[in-house]
Amino acid sequence: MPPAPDLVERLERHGQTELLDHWDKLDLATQRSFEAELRAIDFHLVDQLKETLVFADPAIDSIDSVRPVEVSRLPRTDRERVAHRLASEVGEAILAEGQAAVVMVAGGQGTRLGFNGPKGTYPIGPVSASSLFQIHAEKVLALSRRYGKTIPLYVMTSPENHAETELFFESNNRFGLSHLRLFVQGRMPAVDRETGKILLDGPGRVAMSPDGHGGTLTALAQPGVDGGLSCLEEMKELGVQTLFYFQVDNPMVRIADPTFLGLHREASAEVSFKVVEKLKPDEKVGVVVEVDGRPQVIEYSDLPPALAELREPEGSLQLWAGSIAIHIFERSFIERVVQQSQLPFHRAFKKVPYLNQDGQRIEPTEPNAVKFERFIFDALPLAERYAVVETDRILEFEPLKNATGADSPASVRQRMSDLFAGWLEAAGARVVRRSDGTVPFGIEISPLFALDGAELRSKLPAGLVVEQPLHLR
Ligand code: UD2
Repeated sequence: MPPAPDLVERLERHGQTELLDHWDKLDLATQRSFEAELRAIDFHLVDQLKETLVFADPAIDSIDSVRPVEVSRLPRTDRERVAHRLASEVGEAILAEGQAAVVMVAGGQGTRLGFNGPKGTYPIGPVSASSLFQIHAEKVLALSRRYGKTIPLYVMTSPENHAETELFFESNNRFGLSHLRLFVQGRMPAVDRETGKILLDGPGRVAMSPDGHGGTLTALAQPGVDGGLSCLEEMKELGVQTLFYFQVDNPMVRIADPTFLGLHREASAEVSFKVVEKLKPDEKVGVVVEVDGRPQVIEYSDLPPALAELREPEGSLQLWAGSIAIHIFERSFIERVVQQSQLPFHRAFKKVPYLNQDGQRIEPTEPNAVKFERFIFDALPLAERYAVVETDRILEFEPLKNATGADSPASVRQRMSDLFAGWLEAAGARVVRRSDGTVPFGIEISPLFALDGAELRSKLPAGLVVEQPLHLR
């Protein structure tokens, strides 16, 4: 079957006819699926991105206009501690009234970790080897029990890992959650970095990749299966006003932290960000800053070293507010953003295998392609009111990114064990530690046993001594 004339005409208009080079060799079923794939591509958008991100370099903000952003710091005085306690009560009321939902993004490809499967299925528990998904799901379940209200969990997958993620949750009985919904993010084609031509991954298959976690906002607004309610519409029906957002790779995240929710609500914010003090100028986290008086995140790869290294007279980093990808969004804000504006795309140069004109599959040794991604933090400048809240990285940030070294399974398990040791000690137990303060064995406390140190205290027998691996559940 020849390709449909309107499709050919469209590809000609956008200079992408090479996509049809191998059409005649495809069987009918593949021709059909390929045609559907091509029709789903927004070629106008690809044209724009070629002009702005492939054939040109993106504009960089002038260094002079970048300033530190105002942050609600960790409480240091009694007065500040009281204010945080009051904020926590506001947040608890939000949870008890069923006004909050949780959104976890898990659509990434996890290339750096080199793990064959959705990252959320990675067995990270220091003793039980429980998966990232289990740890997050149990936190949501424990919160729902604590506040007596179902807290819905929405998990964003990508077309590449959706089926496997769904199967994982189903085969684990959804970890007991009563309201779990998976939703799929969009995709973007990769293009050749010299010519801007869309690459083929194989015969009848475009080289597509997830459109970045900025795709969350649009994906939340997409109709459900068979035209059912979108996630946003469903949230509205459930009375959800506020969405707590985080990334699957950080098992230490305090999901729906009441103090964070409360500070967000007290500021009447549309968007809130949690930040940590950056450890060094080149740490791989975006920084929250003000540019011309508006809040914005500059990704680590875009932050000029001259800015990253600016210091205060006493030596601390001037642009210290590292974004750890823990956010709160008002539902009404997302509804407005998806209707009125689109988040910008960023480019990434990658090695993308492709089919050449002779039909051979080439495995490039150098980055040959540009991938386009949206970043969720680009929603921040669109907010009319926002809050940036500091947290202690020791208590809630250790992401799983790499196979070895920093942010690896070993470092994440160590930090989880150290955190739980601290809870145990605060609850009266004695825990054996190394001379550098770390714990020499795994400790794990299931969120269903205790969600935090305070809850643990009420459950721990007196005089407990921990000198070997411990798993409380
Ligand atoms: C991200 C942030 C960085 C910092 C850091 C904290 C970006 C661009 N940078 O860096 O500033 O906050 O996290 O850990 O976000 N994901 C999807 N779909 C996609 C792409 C990613 O769901 O299309 C998810 C992915 O599953 C993961 C998360 O987003 O949970 C982060 O993605 P990443 O590992 O590529 O981001 P990273 O570490 O460069």
